[in-house]
Amino acid sequence: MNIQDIRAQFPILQEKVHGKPLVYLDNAATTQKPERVIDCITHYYKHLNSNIHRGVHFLSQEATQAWEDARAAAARFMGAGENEQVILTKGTTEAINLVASGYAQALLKPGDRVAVSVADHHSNFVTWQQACLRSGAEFRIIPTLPDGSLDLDALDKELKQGLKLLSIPHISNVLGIVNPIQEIIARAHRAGCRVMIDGAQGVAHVPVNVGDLDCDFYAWSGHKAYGPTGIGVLYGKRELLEALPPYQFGGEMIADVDFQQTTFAELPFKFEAGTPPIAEAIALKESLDFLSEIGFDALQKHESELITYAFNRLNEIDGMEIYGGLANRSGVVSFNIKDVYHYDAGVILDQLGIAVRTGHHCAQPLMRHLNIPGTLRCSFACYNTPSEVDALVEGVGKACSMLR
Ligand code: 7TS
Repeated sequence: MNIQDIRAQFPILQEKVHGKPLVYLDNAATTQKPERVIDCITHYYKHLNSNIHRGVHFLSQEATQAWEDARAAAARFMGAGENEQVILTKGTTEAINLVASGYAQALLKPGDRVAVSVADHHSNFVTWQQACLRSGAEFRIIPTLPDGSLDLDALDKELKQGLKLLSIPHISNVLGIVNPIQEIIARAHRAGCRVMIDGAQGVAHVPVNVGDLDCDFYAWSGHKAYGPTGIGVLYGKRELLEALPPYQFGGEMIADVDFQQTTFAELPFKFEAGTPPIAEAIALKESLDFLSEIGFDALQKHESELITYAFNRLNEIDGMEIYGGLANRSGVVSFNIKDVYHYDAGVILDQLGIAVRTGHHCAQPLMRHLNIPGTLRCSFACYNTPSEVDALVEGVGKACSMLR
């Protein structure tokens, strides 16, 4: 993996911010896009633009084929057995809402129990909390340990008391700890509990094979994996997807509409009402090709060296507190510095051209659990370099001397 060759594929990395070279360390929010993904969108609108699944004409058929090729690419990328098990959504949030609203409507009863983790993004936490409120199910929260890992003893206790569904992140967007989801899924299944994985921070950093994992649902967003915004993926086991009612109604998702009744289309169309994000899906395939060409062996080696370097160098700073340990960490380092408010440091870093995130990272329950208002967070992608980590550490040092 030649890092300069990779960087050259990302036009935005040549940008300057406040007159300084951009150091982009906000990849957990969204990754930058390689030129081939940007070109793919332009190509679609110049040469292929048409609505799908409807037309007899050439362009519509070509666009439909490209859309279905994107679905097949997503299925291959995540090891889904059948293309029909892959629903194309707007993103992780929509995918979780699709499952949770279906559960609330049809599968959850008062007295059922659903658990999430305290380290969840609001997109998973709030969605299941609300599904429980709507259905009368009990909402349970699995805590994390000081090293950032999920408290598996607490999980076992919950499983013993009976859980209908567990929905947890593959990788926390704040702690960056990779949950041992294969083991967790096996334990949950032994206890008769279904498992949904929020893979928003997963797929661009670790290889995912939903067949090997045996998860019941897995959701992710294209824009965190070098693809466009507005497109995401929900994988589900066939029998569960069939048991869930449609999430939205409209065109594309019907089999037959009569005056009083409607029958719904087969999977996956039952969950894809209306004109979908066609250009985005086609460009998603391009981003998955980009990731596959790098390969997860090279990618993980590069990113784990970078994360280790960042973790150790940040730890050299006086008063540094990093949340979670180094073990099983991927993508993200969140931290605070004694007597420095995270937001103020973020503003100073921005002036230096360094993009990090500050605040609660849409994980207020975790902030409450840690008893902090927020953190600074740097997050990495394939194109980041050790010298960008050096720039960050130098910038944080500068912020400390200005603010303390
Ligand atoms: N789940 C996790 C673990 C996430 O990190 C995010 C977005 C989502 C779900 C929602 O994804 P979306 O594509 O549907 O918005 N995380 C972040 C973040 O950490 N900073 O900005 C967005």
